[in-house]
Parts: sequence; C-alpha cells; structure tokens
Amino acid sequence: MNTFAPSSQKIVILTGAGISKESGLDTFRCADGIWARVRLEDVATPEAFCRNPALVHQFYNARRGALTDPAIVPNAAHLALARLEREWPDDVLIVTQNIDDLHERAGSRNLIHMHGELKKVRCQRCGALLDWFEDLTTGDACPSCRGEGQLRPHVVWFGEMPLEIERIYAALEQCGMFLSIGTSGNVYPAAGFVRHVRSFTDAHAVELNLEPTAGASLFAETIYGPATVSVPSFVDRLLADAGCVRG
Ligand code: BV8
Repeated sequence: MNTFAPSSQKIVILTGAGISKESGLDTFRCADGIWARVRLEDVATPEAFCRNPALVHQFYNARRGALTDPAIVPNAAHLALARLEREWPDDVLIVTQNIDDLHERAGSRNLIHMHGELKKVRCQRCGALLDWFEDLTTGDACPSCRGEGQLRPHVVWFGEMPLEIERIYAALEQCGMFLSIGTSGNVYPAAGFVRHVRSFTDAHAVELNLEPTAGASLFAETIYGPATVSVPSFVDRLLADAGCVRG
C-alpha cells in the first residue's frame, strides 16, 4: 500500500553500509563484506582494543585512508536524501550507522552518526573529541592533554552505547514516515527502530534495500534494488506527491 506521509509529517531515515556500497565502500555482511575478511571480535570491541590496539588502529586506518580516495564520492542515493532534506516542508533526520562522511559531503545537515565517525578520534584520558584525517597509532599523543597512547577511533564498538540514542528515540516517536535504507537489520538497537516506530506511531515504514531483510515483514512498503536507483526515484515520488516542485 503506497500511502505517503502528508507533507506536514517528519521523516526519519536509518541508513547502513548498503547506501555507500555503490560509492565503492564495503558493506559488512555481504559475501565480499568486511566481516568475511576480519573477525569483529578482533577489531570492533573495547576488549579487542585493550588486547591489540595496533590491530584495531590498522583496521580503522585502512578504512579512513579509503575515504581520501578521490574515487570515493557520494552517490545518487546520498544526493537524493540531501535534496529531500532541502525540499521537504518538515524535518528530515538521517540516523546513519555508517562512519563514512558521504552523507555530509552530499549536503545532508540534519544527521546523527549513531556509530561514530571515521574522521574523528577521542582521548580516553581527557575526553577530547578531535578531527583526525591520517593514520592513528599507539604512539600518537593527545593534542589536548599530551597523554600518549590514549587516542581511540571515535567509533561505537559492540557492547558500547550508540551515540545520541535519546534524541533518536524521540525523533522516531514523532515521525510520520520511517525509511530504512541499505541495512541488513542485524545490529541493535538500530535493527529495533522499526518496531519502536510501529509501537509509538502510525508512521508509514518503508524498507529500501538490495534484497529483503529478516525484518521485511515489519515494513508497510518494501522496495528492492540498488540504492542509487531506488532512493532517487522514491524521493522524486515523495516530493511530487507532496506537491514540492523542484526547487
Ligand atoms: C548496544 C563499528 C547497549 C563501527 C558497529 C539487543 C538490544 C541491544 C543490543 C543488542 C541486542 N542484541 C545484541 C546486542 C548487542 C549488539 C548487537 O546488535 N550485536 C549483533 C551482532 C547481534 N549491539 C551493540 O553492542 C550496540 N550497543 O547495544 O549498547 C544499548 C542497548 C539498548 C539501547 C541502547 C544501547 C552497538 C552496535 C554498534 C556496533 N558497531 N561497527 C564500524 O566499524 O563501522 S556495527 C556495524 O554493523 C557497523 O556499524 C554497521 O553500520 C552496522 C550495521 O551493518 P549494516 O550497515 O546493516 O551493514 P550490512 O553489511 O550488515 O548490511 C548491508 C545491507 O545493504 C545488506 O542488507 C545489503 O543487502 C544491502 N546492500 C548492499 N548493496 C546495496 C545494498 N542496498 C542498497 N543498494 C546497494 N547497492
């Protein structure tokens, strides 16, 4: 059933690694994904960082370095969501699980990186949050407190609290439309957002993914195919139905 939220409704959009795939960044759980090459227990938990910080730095340095590749740019799906934020007459909030910077480079502003950001590091000693674009090593000193070996990627690992979770739940409870784009729905609490929306609102929930996920039946509408095809056409349809002519 294709009932769209009236244009006075707020939209919350959850994105995952699938939206960045066609920009050249790996997903996690596809056959050629990150977790097929490295164990998450070795690189994406606080215990892993305590055990072998150099290995964790190497893992995130490689992914941060990939973002400096001029070939890695926002794709049509990122650009369509930025357009939706500009032209939709009410709030559009993107909650991304991704730690790349492609949404902001596409022009999105109302954006929460619930799992952190590759281009930021945090000092475990003084709490300083710093922009960081090159490799991080155990030898780097915190520019703020000078503590050595105290800097870590500003990334939410398994077992750690996602960022801005209260603000996210508040937005989910006030939305008229919830879009889930390019995520397998394997990681919580993000995977539970659609259930939260359904229990608090009568919002129209839409899954846009390459293929059906385990949670597909929780969505009122499902659209499958590459994000660079499905997302721009969905945004065009949404704006046209709301009478938002191209700005
Ligand atoms: C927490 C680090 C307490 C950053 C990541 C129940 C409730 C609460 C917690 C749990 C729970 N059950 C288990 C847990 C614990 C755990 C968890 O979920 N474990 C899983 C394995 C079962 N969760 C946690 O520890 C979280 N913390 O719970 O704190 C709490 C409790 C309640 C409320 C608040 C707090 C912390 C989770 C964060 C972990 N960090 N990574 C990094 O290195 O990037 S998770 C990792 O998975 C990434 O962040 C990634 O973003 C995330 C999700 O993956 P996806 O983005 O979905 O990527 P995936 O490859 O899986 O799927 C891609 C999809 O794209 C596919 O479906 C594919 O078909 C599609 N696709 C591919 N190509 C395209 C495409 N779609 C469109 N177009 C294409 N071209």
